[in-house]
Amino acid sequence: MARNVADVLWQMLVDAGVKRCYGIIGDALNPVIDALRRNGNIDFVHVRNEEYGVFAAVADAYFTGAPVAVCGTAGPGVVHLFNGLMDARKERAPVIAIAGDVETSLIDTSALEEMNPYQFFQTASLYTARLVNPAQAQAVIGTAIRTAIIEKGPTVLSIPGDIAAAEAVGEPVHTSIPAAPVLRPADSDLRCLTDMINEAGTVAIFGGDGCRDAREEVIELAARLKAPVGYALRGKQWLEHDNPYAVGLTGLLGYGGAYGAINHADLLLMLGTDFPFSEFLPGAKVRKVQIDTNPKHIGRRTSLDLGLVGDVKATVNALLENVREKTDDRFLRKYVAETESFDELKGHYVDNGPGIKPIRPEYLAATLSNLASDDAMFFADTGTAVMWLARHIKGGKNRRLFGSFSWASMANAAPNAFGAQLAYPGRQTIAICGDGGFTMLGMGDLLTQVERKTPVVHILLNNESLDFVGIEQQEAGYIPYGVAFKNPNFAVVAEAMGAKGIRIEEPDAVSDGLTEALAHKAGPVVVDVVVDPYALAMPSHVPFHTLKGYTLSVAKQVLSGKMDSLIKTAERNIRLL
Ligand SMILES: Cc1ncc(C[n+]2csc(CCOP(=O)(O)OP(=O)(O)O)c2C)c(N)n1
Ligand SMILES: [Mg+2]
Repeated sequence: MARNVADVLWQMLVDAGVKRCYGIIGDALNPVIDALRRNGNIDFVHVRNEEYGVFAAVADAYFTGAPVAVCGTAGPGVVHLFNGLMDARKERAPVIAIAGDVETSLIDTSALEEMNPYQFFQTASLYTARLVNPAQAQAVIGTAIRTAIIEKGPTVLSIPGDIAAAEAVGEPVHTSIPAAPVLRPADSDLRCLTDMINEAGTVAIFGGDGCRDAREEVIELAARLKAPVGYALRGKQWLEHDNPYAVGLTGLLGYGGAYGAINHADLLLMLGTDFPFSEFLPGAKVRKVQIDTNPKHIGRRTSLDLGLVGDVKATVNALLENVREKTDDRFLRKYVAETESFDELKGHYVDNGPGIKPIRPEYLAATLSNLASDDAMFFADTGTAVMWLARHIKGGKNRRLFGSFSWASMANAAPNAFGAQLAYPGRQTIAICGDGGFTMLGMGDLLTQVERKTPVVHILLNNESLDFVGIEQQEAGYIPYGVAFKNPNFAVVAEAMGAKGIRIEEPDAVSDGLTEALAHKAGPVVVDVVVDPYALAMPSHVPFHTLKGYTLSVAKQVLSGKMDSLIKTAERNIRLL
């Protein structure tokens, strides 16, 4: 049989390091999937919902750095890819979408399942190509691959069935993939930054995901400058563990001394972060410098005194050659001490957890963190799960923490963990799921995991509500509405689907239940934990206006990272939380 365009596609993707393609087939994709079958080097991961496949691919691609393919057939299958591709764009994962397309003879005729891929994918995709002629293949497939890898994000190849099946044009070519280039600011800018640092009395560092490959350099800079290191959620896993300069997280989920350090330094160095909540960043009283590989990130969240385009590792290395050591460490010690005292406070519900029913999620998360292995990969659904991940799951050299941190879609954790498990077979992968999130996407594809026997541990926060939104509603002064729902016993559901199911209702069963789940290696586990919603439960005799005002202020504190004062209040007021 002659090589067709679909053969070229898979050969080039395999050449570029693609090992898996997640998705669902359909008529437009039939020649594409047939070529995948013949190629034999790609694991086709049939999922029950294309969106699940993309969230799996995002975690797979983000952690391995290798491109991962996803596919959906023309029209509705393609549309199901979209939310996950937005996530890939925001979390910066090289995902290549193979979008089925109608026959070329039907393009622009409003045929069944027809849609315009350029318009549709415009917001998500870094590069979209529609193959209408076999002679395009090597150029556009190569561009999609290189863009996804080098620019770190999703690209789309829309392939009409007739073109996929058409005979390939030209000789096979090797797909050349350059390694990530080193990007360093100009010497003049580096001199300027060195002067600013040398002149500043106190310096604070605020890091994001761009510090992923620069942990050692950032810590060395902090040591040299006696600078507290705060981070955005996406920077936590790279900068928090084993770092004597770490002062916690800022933002809605914040804790520790980060907010204070960032807002009271003479000079703030923002490293590899596009942290979107400007209100947590200081105004003009603090001089601010931002360093990022992406020029679009520079200065868009806060005004800057200096913005440099460069990767954090190369830039900090260059700085280390010239910045002078600072000797006064009082500023650093103040915020490290603040962080330590917050850590003690944070232990409140953990320490008291065994005696509190319904189960406190803080206790659940902290116990999970203690029991999990040193190289566990944790994934959290958008919702309260992210709060518990941020505050109670301890990072480590080989631990990984991930979620839909920048796109903030629900239902990401179970598929993320599934993708990570396929990329790192046998490694402990844990999905902390909301009950809303799990029933939105995770539950149907539990069947996929059962078939693949992937030992993903799903921890379900069974609070019978869209709790995070309930908190938001109260914070905004609304009465919670549209947030409550009823759940089945998920452990029974899981068993019926062929997975292992564990139900935990009693606080003293948390540790044993989690231990049993983590030890299960034969396939997926669902641990259905009946937890206290982050309810702002009030004594019934409190008059409504007091109650409204109180819940409002409590919710505000939850969302503004003021957990410490909140816990103090709760300690004084029996058990309001
Ligand atoms: C796809 C999607 N729909 C809606 C939202 C808005 N939203 C954010 S968190 C959340 C609640 C999540 O509920 P659940 O999964 O049960 O987690 P919980 O907060 O209860 O722990 C909602 C509705 C979203 N982020 N993504
Ligand atoms: Mg919930």
